[in-house]
Amino acid sequence: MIQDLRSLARLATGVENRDPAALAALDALEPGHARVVGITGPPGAGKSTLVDALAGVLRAQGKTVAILAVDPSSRMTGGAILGDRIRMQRHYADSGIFIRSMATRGNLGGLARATADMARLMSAAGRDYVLIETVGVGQDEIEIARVAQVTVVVLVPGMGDDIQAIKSGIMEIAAIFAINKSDHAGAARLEQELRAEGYSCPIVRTVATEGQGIDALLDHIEKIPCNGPPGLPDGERGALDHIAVAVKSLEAAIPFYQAIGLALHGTETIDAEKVRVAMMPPLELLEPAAADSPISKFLEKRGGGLHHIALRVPDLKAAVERLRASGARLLNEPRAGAGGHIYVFVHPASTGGVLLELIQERQ
Ligand SMILES: Nc1nc2c(ncn2[C@@H]2O[C@H](COP(=O)(O)OP(=O)(O)OP(=O)(O)O)[C@@H](O)[C@H]2O)c(=O)[nH]1
Ligand SMILES: [Mg+2]
Repeated sequence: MIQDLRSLARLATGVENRDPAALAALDALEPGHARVVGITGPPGAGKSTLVDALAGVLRAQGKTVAILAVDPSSRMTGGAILGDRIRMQRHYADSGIFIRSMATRGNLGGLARATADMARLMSAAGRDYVLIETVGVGQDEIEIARVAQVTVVVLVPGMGDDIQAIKSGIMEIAAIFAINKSDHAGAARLEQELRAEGYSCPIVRTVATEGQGIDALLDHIEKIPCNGPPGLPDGERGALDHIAVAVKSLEAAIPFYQAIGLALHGTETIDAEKVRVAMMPPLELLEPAAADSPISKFLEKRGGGLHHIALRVPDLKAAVERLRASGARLLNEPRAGAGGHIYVFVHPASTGGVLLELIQERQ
């Protein structure tokens, strides 16, 4: 565990810059126990003020906090992030709060991965809470918000009509809604509209500038997240995490699945596995990223098709121990993949003929 703030800051910079030595050091760390909370919502909704208020309450409870302010859009430059920093400067003297801004770097998948690694680092460093602020206006930012175990979507009164507009984006990953600026008129109406849309998540009214509703919000954050409205994919909570299909070309395959209504949540290249991935919950499309990729071999042998099924298990470590004891063939030691998930592959010989990926259920 890293206690010393200066070494933590140095390692964080290395992880953000994707420095191989820093990433290797991160991989060598024992995983931590942090609760990773995403705070997302439209520009100006009061996300930073809310994060600041949450951090204040957590510190008063003696808990340590890391705040990651991530800006995936080109909307903001360093100036706005600096504004957040200044607003949060009351925390600067407090070593129990570690603040980091992360701006656009490379593609979105890259930023999501860097954010996931940063959250993992903060957890390994013993932080109790990692609060990730992202501006969430559309589908694009979802990947970053998904790094969190619990996502709070911050809305403000008077934006009823906008619910439709942002519905296909961040709304579907909300575990909790915070109606911030509830000192303004229209909070009750917004709550009714959310219910009318079919959202069953907890809805908490907050006035972040006054610290109102923060305890209630924290209570919900500590509980289990709920599901989104009916009819939306429920890829987050079920035992099935995803079904992976090997394809020759992502570009050729994606439109078909979009045509049947699946949303593209992002693409990324996983260098370690030599594979390009398109996330289209509940599917994951896999394309070889190199001639010697395992997916190339799979395509040669079988011409594409079902590659593996991924299931979430509540206690991966215990499951692995039981599988080992029963003689099952595991293909790797449990390790962290994209988004910080811990996973292990089990050989088809042990599973009835299908390659099986087991993923630690988020806690
Ligand atoms: N009246 C009122 N104003 C609030 C409340 N919460 C935040 N504000 C104000 O709203 C403005 C925007 O707050 P921020 O916390 O910067 O909002 P943000 O969502 O982080 O903004 P971006 O990061 O730029 O997207 C600031 O002037 C805050 O003081 C609230 O509960 N009530
Ligand atoms: Mg902000």
